This record gives sequence, structure tokens and C-alpha cells, in this order.
Amino acid sequence: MTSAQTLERREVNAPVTDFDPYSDAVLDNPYPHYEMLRELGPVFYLSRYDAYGIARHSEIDAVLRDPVTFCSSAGVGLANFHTTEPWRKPSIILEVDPPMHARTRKVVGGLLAPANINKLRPTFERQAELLVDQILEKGRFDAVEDLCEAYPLKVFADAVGIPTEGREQYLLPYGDMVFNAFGPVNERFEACFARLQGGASDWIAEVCKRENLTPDGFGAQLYKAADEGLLAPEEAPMLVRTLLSAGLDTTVFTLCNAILSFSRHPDQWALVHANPALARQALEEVLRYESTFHSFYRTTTRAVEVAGVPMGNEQKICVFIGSANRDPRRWGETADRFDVSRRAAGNLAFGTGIHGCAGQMIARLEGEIVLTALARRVRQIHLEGPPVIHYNNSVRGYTSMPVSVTAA
Ligand code: OVM
Repeated sequence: MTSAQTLERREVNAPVTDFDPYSDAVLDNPYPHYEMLRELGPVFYLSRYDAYGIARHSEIDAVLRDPVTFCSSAGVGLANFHTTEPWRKPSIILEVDPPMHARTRKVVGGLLAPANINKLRPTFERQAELLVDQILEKGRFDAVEDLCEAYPLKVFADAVGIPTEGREQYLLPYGDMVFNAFGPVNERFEACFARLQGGASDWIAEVCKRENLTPDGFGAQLYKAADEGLLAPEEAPMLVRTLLSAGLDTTVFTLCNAILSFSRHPDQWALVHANPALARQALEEVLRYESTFHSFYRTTTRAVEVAGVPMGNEQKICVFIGSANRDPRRWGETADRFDVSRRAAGNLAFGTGIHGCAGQMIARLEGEIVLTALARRVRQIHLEGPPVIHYNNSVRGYTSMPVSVTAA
């Protein structure tokens, strides 16, 4: 249903589609659908959700770089916080606009800046070695549980400084909810929300308290920033919550996407294995080719024209990051090819503009270190059965992935 039509209450001057980005079939393989969306035009209207959509790289880039016209304070999901009660207290960094945003972002940005996170490298490397020891000993294993989940649950949660007890039970389900909540209130949202009543939100609130954090982790550093007057006292636990919301499921799924991409493209793994120094740029290509975060929203703060399409104030616009990263207008004819020698910089996996992922450097550090450890010691990554997708409204990853590895 792609023909332009005029809707009753609101005039739409863009191609209209009843495409559902959140159906299982689309999440199974969104890329052919993204091509269809990009071909509709620079801007289209998602009739099921009363939202505009953008699937091309350059238009998404432009929207994300104009946070005054396209705001975050109405929520970065489909729900408009001006009309719908959010499922939890809004984030004080993600779901806010300038000038408020600059203050919290500065503190979190400092925490996660290269100068601060490079200190973690030796610890992160040791943990990657330990995990690679274990998977090589097993030979055949579940890459999701034994590697992709195990690694961030250990190194990132340790870096924040939260207790070990409860991590496995609560951290990933909590993040799952955060990312489902960027989509519609569909069955997936409801089921995830129901599971959360098992205590994940309470556990998260508890571990964000100063007394439950190790003395030198990111969590403690946020409380020190509050001591120095850079944050209000009640803002420190809110930003610990941000780290735990944004920092686990995302890196877990990025590692899943890396393992799967390399198991499906053994020639590309051969290149990284032959030259482990390629790990960082290979990770960047994974982020481009299989974006972790696929879609989120901005909200218009005034009547505006986007790529020639007029729209009103308070309009939700969905940006399809996973599509921008496959747009041939940006990546050329080989956009759909997984190629670790490509210059993947400029991909929008971490967003861009003032809200561009604050944790992107530590996410890259984790990915680079895991891929480097694997590259040095693993010659082949073999998929032993079909990977099981983890359905989520806005992030793509897996719940299991049977894999075997051959030692170098
Ligand atoms: C936050 C938050 C949660 C999820 C994602 C995110 C992509 C931020 O709680 O601030 O950034």
C-alpha cells in the first residue's frame, strides 16, 4: 500500500505505507524491506503508527543533526511523552533537549571518553583471553551465552561497579524492555513488561545507589561528579541507570552480530585472522552491515518541511538506522556486502549529532578486544545450527547461536 492518499484528520504529502517495522517477518530479515522504504522516497508515512519514516542515510543524518527542530524530550520511541505516560521516569540524557542535555552529557561524556576508558584495556583484554580459553576448550558452544553475553556482563558491569549477584537474571531483561519501549505497545512490549514485574526494575534501582557501587567504577564517578556540583544528587543514580540501560544488551547484540557475520563470511574472517590489527575496522563494518539499534524516533517541535515533505508540529519521525547503513546512495553498489576492508566510518550505528552514543568508544573497545583475542587464536568460526533471533522492537541480536571454533 504505497500510493499517496489523503487521510481524514491530517494531510499527508508523502508516500503512505502500511509497512510494520515491528513484525517478526521484518525483524527476521529487514533489509529487503528497507530497500522498499528507501525507494518510496526520502520521507514516507507509516499509516499504522501515524509517524513519518526516513530510511536514507543523508536525510537521517540531517534530522539527527538538528535537535532543535527534531527533539528528544518527547521520547525517542513511538510514544509521545506529551500525550502518553512513559513506562519509566524519562532518561535525563537520552530523553532531554538542549540546554539541559549538555550538562548531563558532559559528565557522562567525560566518564566514557578515551582518556578514562583506556585504563580499562588491560582488564578487558585479560577477560577476553579467559573467555577465549574457555570456548577453545569447549570447541563447540553457544556463542550468545558463552561469549557475547558473558563478556559485557563481566567487563562492563564491573566497570560500572555493580554487584555480581543478580546480573544474569536482571540486566539483559531490563535492557530488553528499554529497547522494546522505543517501539509500539505491541505484544512484544507487553510480554517483556510483564516479565519485568519479576523484579528487574527494583534490582536496577537498588544497584544504582551509591552504597551498592564499588569505590572507583563509573557509578562511583557519577556520584563524585554530584559531590563536585556537576550534577544534582538525584541525577547520579539516574545516570547509573542510563549506563545499565544502554550498555549491556547493545554490546551483547553487537558481539552476536559480529560472530554471525564472520561465521557466514569465512573469507572475511580469514582476513582478520591473518591480520588481527584489522579488528577495529572489522568491528566498524559489523556495525554498519548488521546495525544493533535499528530504529528510533525524533519529534518535530514546529511545522517543518523534511526533504520537501511538509509536516506539522509534534509529529513522530522514525529513523531507520539499519537502512541508512545499507543505503547505496551512501555506500555504493556494494552496500549489501560484508567487507572488512571497506571504510565503514560514517555509518550511523551509534547515531550522530549531540545525542550520538556517549558509550561508543567503550563499545568499540569491547568489540575490538574480543575480535582481536579471537583473531589471534581462532582460525575458523563455524555455525553448527540455525541462530535463534532475539525479537526486540528496536535492537537486533540473538538468544542462541551454536558455534564451533578451530584453534589457530
Ligand atoms: C538511557 C538510555 C537507555 C537506552 C538507550 C540509550 C541509546 C540511553 O537510559 O539514558 O541510548
